Amino acid sequence: MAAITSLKTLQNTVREAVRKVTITDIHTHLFPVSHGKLLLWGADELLTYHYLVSELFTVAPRSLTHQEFWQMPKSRQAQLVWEHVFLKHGPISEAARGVMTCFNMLGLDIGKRDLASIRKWFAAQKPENYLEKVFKLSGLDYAVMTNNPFIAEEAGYWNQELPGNNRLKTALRIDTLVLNWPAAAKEMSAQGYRCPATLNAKGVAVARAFLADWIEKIKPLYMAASLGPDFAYPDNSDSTKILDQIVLPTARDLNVPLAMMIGVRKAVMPALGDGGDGVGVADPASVMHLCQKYPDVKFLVTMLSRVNQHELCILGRKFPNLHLFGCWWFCNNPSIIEELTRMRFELLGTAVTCQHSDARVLDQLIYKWAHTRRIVAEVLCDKYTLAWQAGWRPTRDEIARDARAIFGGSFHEFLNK
Ligand code: FIX
Ligand code: ZN
Repeated sequence: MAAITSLKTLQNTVREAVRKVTITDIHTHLFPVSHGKLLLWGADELLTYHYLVSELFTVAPRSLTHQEFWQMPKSRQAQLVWEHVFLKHGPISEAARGVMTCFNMLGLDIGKRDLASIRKWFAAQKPENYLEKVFKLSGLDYAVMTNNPFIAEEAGYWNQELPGNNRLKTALRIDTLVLNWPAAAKEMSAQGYRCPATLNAKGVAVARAFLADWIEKIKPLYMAASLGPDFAYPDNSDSTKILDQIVLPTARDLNVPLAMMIGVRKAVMPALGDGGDGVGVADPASVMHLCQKYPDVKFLVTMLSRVNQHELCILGRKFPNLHLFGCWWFCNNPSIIEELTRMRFELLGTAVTCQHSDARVLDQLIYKWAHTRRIVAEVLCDKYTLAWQAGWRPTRDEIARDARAIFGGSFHEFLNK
């Protein structure tokens, strides 16, 4: 392939490399088709994504109560979102734009605003084929799921050893263990582990056996926990004991990284369900203490508050056992993705996983990645332009290498180092 001889060619090469790069999506809430209704997909699921339900209640008449909404069939809920968020108000939010991008990239004419014919198209899709279509359209090799052994329904599917899908890999979700010992002990006991309600030596041993068994069963790429803005390590809470005595020895002994997603203020508005969570400024020093104390454990970290991002980036420069990922949730908007990606490239180079989708609905992979590619391409283009202007002359392979690094390559390097 011809060498890059001009800035214009360089910029086009960078944009094309990001447009074409195969992406690894390291955090989603997707499930295999074999797990039945746990896998959400299609027009009505897209329209009732909890981001859009929250937006519905910011514009709907006060006469629409949350209770009444949740008692409606999904199609009626979707109709209300369509009517209030898309038709009666400009669909300019990122979540609304995302639905339009999905329909558009699937070849559906969103301009006609004909929800009935869009629904008809989805009804004709076969789940397995459609899943493959979405992964191809999104340009992913695979996506990592959120697999929670403390939710009986999910555990039940795994215990049936149903067929998986090589497009989906596992992550063991352990919020309940880290944050709510009594509930974790109860579920472990329900699964036959006879776990004491108090966090004592026996409970520690049982919980370690539980984690080891689930790691053996589902082979997770990492364990993960979503933690609040008040998460502190170390402190005199049970969470510190559970991390020190159960989770981190397991992570070290079985070489399974721990992903921490820090800063969610749970149930700020419970009536919104999954959409009811908010954000709070957390303390990145907890990440620092964990990386210092456990140099032989790998930590994947993302934080929810925009306020925390710079301090976290600096920690990412200090610890070889820390890898930052994603513009999580309320940071997954073009303005913040751009700001955060610029800061990360300037402070971490390509040693970062610039995004994850957090997709809860299969089709969302399409828009979440199309939108991110567009923003990250321009940021990477700017950074390579500056390198060119400083006299650097990258090859096409090097640019392809770096595009892959920020979309999953660095994640794999981190897992394997
Ligand atoms: O804890 C998490 O995995 C969060 O991503 C979710 O709880 C959240 O609802 C979400 O889907 C954000 O995008
Ligand atoms: Zn998530």
